[in-house]
Formats: sequence, structure tokens, C-alpha cells
Amino acid sequence: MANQYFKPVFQQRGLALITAMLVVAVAATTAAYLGLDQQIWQRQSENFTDRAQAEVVRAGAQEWVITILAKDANESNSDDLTEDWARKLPPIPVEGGLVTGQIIDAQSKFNLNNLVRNNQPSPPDIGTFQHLLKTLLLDPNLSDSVIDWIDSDSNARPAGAEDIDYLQMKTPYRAANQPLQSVEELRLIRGFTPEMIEKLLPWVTALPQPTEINVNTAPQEILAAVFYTLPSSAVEQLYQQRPYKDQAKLTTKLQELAGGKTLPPVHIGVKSSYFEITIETLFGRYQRTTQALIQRGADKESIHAVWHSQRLPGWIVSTESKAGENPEKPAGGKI
Ligand SMILES: [Ca+2]
Ligand SMILES: [Ca+2]
Repeated sequence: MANQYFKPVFQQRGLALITAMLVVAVAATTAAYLGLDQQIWQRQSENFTDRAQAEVVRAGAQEWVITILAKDANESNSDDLTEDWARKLPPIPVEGGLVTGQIIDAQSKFNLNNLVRNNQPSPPDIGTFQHLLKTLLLDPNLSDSVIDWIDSDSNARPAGAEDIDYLQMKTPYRAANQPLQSVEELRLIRGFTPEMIEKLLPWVTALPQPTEINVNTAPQEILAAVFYTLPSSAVEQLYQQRPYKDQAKLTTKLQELAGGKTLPPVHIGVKSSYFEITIETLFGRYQRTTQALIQRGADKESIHAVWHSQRLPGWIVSTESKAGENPEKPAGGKI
């Protein structure tokens, strides 16, 4: 009862706090920029000002994300969807425009680079990916060509493809033989069509190294793919009873659910080091979506952007997201 009563108040406070943090971060960056360049700003055309202002606000919003993730690392040793960083902000008015941001745990998705660990195919991860492909009504054998694309050798797996296959194509190229840089790189891998990649985008990611899947943030579909040897009722229970505040609690729960059977050695955890952020700004007619991958290191000070990219407008204002729901991803970018 107490929990039910306090939850909305707690959520409002959390939202108010992160909103205030965003406004402060943006105001500080804008003030610094104005102090330096006020006269230049005044001479520029309206359009340029909107663009420049959007850029300043984007930089401020990125600072805001880093502050929130650092604060979270100080306050907890696990990551779950009840925490402040996980709240989707409504568009917030700042200095003549609108800004909004969202942080998603990248380790809530299946990291394609988990398929090869220490340059060896990883059977539990292959099982997860194949199960996910089946759920999406895609061919599970596609895992072979992804593994061949990542592993350093040139020996094709039964349903895979290596240099010898790619070099015979109309526009020849070679297999990367290294981890994927982005999910969009799947376009180069034999067997994948843009439609298939679009289907996979909400569920997979490509992180700079193999990672654990965070059981506290993963959608139920991902948990079903990870624990494909468990009955769906057990996965449902695992999902309903989270968050698990430490690895020991998760292990105890899994042992209970497995009922004496041995689970595959899956790579799972209760905290995350990689977060995907989306920052949307609207100034005048200038609308921009920035996406970035943020890495939070073991050292709480070491939070940085691994990459960031800008997307074409047309997404921010038109998408009304319901609370707790991820907005649909825009179409993939160029390779
Ligand atoms: Ca946390
Ligand atoms: Ca290879």
C-alpha cells in the first residue's frame, strides 16, 4: 500500500529533478556561448542563429546526460528502469526553443558483437540471437554470416560468408573480420535486407566490446531470447519480479526458476556501462535529432561519448511517446 501511494510522488520528484538539471546544463552552456559571441550572433541571419543555438543546446543536453549518469553511479550499484536516467522527458522550453532527451540502456538490447567472444563463436549468445531471429520471423541461420563477418578468420561457417563470397559480388569488398561498428553495418553482410535490419533495430545494438545483457532493463522479448531454455512462465516471473539490486539476488532467482536444471552460461548482469541517448532540439524551423552512445567506466569520472551522429529532422515533434515506451527509431543512417 505504502509503495503504491508514494510511487507517483517519487516519480514526479524524479522528473522535476532531471528537468531542472537539464535546464541548468543548457542555460550554463548557452550563457558561456553568448558571453563569447554575442555580437557575432546578432549579425547572423535568423536561420544561422537557430542552428547555432540548437548546437549549443545539444552540447548542454549531452552534459546533462553525463551528469545524470554520474549521479546514478554514485547512488547505486545496479541499473533499472525505476531510476532517474530512465525517464523520458517532455519537450522543455529553453532560450527560444525546445529540447528533450531520452537515455536508453544499450545493454537492454542484444549486442551483436557478443556473438564472438575472444575471437571464438559464443554458443549461448548464438542461441539468444537465433531465438530472437525466430521471434521476428527471420532465418536463424543468419547468425552464421554475422559471426563470419566479425571473426578474424576466412573460413566460412555452413550458412556464412567470407572474403571469397563478398569478392565475387558485383561491387566486391571484403569481410570486416572485426566487431561491428554499428547495427547499420548489417547492410553489408550477406543475407540481410534493409527491411530485416529495420525489424532488428529496436532489439539489437553494436557495442565496442562484448557485454552482458542487463536483466533489469531488457524487454521481455530479449529475456525470452536469453533464457530460451526456460519455459515462458519462468521468464514472465523473472521479468515481473525485477529489479534485482545485485548479481547474487539475480542468481538466486534464476536457480529457483531453473528448478535444479543447469542454465546455459549466459552473459547477464544487473548494471550497465553503455547508454544510447537521443537529444531532440527545435529552434525556429531548425529541428535536429542527435544520437550518441555514452560509455560509463568503472571509474565514475570516466563518462564519455563513444560516437554521436545527427539525423534528419521529422521525428521530434511528430512523435508522441507514451510514458515508459521507447519511441520508434528513425530509419538507419548511412554506413
Ligand atoms: Ca543505477
Ligand atoms: Ca571472418
